[in-house]
Amino acid sequence: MARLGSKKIGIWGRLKRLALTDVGALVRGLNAGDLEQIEQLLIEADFGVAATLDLVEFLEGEVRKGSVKSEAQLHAALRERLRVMLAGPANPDDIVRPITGPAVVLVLGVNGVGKTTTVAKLAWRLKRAGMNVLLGAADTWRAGAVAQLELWAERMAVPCVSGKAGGDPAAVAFDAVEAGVARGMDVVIIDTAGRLHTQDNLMTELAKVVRVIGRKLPDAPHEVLLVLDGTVGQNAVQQGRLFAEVVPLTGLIVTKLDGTAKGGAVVALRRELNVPIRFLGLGETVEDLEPFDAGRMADILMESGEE
Ligand SMILES: Nc1nc2c(ncn2[C@@H]2O[C@H](COP(=O)(O)OP(=O)(O)OP(=O)(O)O)[C@@H](O)[C@H]2O)c(=O)[nH]1
Ligand SMILES: [Mg+2]
Repeated sequence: MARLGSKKIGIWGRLKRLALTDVGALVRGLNAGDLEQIEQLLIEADFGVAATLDLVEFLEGEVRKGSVKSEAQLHAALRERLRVMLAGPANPDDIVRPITGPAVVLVLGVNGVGKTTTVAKLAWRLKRAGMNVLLGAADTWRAGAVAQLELWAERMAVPCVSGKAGGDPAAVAFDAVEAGVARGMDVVIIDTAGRLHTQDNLMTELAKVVRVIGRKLPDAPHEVLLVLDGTVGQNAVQQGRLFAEVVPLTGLIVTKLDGTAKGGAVVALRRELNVPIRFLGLGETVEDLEPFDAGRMADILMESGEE
């Protein structure tokens, strides 16, 4: 299983190479050149402008106050700052479930971010926790999409309700929820077609899927999870904003964090969107999903980053 932090995502090594931890520099204070280089490093690692400025200002302040006198103190101070920045609203470990009936989880996002894989990962996780899970293959748009999810379903021995290619995704979602209720399922997870946040018709279709699910089961969907590719930086932030305008999101899942040096996107997303990060995607198998934890993420970002 790919592990978060096993690659080069950490920024500490790169920060250190900027001579930041030179004790002299810490005592003298950081000069404009140091700060600019640090700023640049954070921007390059996809922290985004707001989080970058926050971190640089924090560093500057700590050094000016003289509260940081050693490498270890600097590491601890930055780690704590990142943890606080990453900590969010209540962040349930797993899927929110209603008192009766199945929890309905709708998974959305732009093309190729990892939605279908994430549906399989979530199903596997919940199944292993002892829940009965049913999948809904509501990507009737892309050729092969239904077969892709059905293959995952078969491998995991999880039932799957599928639509016809070119059919109405809202109808598939409706059927999946209905089957979930009839069969006494604990969770119904619905995969949707990739869509760009700029495609008005497809975004309207998404709003319809949400409405139709609600008609079948009041309060559903209980979870609307937006999948974002963690390697696309500020684009992911923009996608999050625009999807959230169309459907209320209950969480974000950030994928492809295995094998990227740009883990700052997680901080940018947390900072710039008011939606909790719920899970991280760390590879291509069903095992590669991890609940998001601010402290752990801060630790990983503060790893040296050398492979
Ligand atoms: N390395 C890595 N690859 C991933 C991760 N999640 C998904 N992928 C890969 O990304 C590619 C696209 O994944 P899908 O799950 O098909 O993405 P999708 O969003 O459903 O794509 P569309 O339905 O075409 O919009 C596949 O090759 C996956 O194996 C991840 O966390 N890490
Ligand atoms: Mg898909």
